[in-house]
Amino acid sequence: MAGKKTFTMIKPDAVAAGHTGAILAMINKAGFRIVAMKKTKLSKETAEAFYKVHKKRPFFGELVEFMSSGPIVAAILEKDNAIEDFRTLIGATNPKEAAKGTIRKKYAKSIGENAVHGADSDRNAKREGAFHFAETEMF
Ligand code: FUP
Repeated sequence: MAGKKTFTMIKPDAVAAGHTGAILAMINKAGFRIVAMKKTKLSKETAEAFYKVHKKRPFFGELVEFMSSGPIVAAILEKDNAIEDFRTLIGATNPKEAAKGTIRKKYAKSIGENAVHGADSDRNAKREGAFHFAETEMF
């Protein structure tokens, strides 16, 4: 059975543009409960570690530069079928392909600067949540 938790980051482009509140409202409205949340900033080193699965991809350098370029909001979210439902809410990686009404359709600028991250599996959600939060910060 699919798990109840996912992990997200509101990325530097969306935080800098002042979209944090609007994106959190969409997340709430879609029925997700906030288990943990913080405004933080990735260093180049922590961004490299977070995205290590993409190390061999041609966009890795740009991705690390961008994700460490400014503050982010990291959160663990809870809902039935969390991974799939959150990926539906954020829309396709490329905002040009994202469905109407999705977060990326509304707020993403490009495939690289795409406003939000959503974990793609229960295993990754767990790893990514633990990357940013201690057990004592999850409620
Ligand atoms: P997603 O799971 O939708 O965030 O997409 P991926 O895991 O495929 O990619 C992770 C991040 O790498 C994206 F959010 C943005 C970046 N990326 C690029 O910059 N260029 C690409 O062609 C694909 C992904």
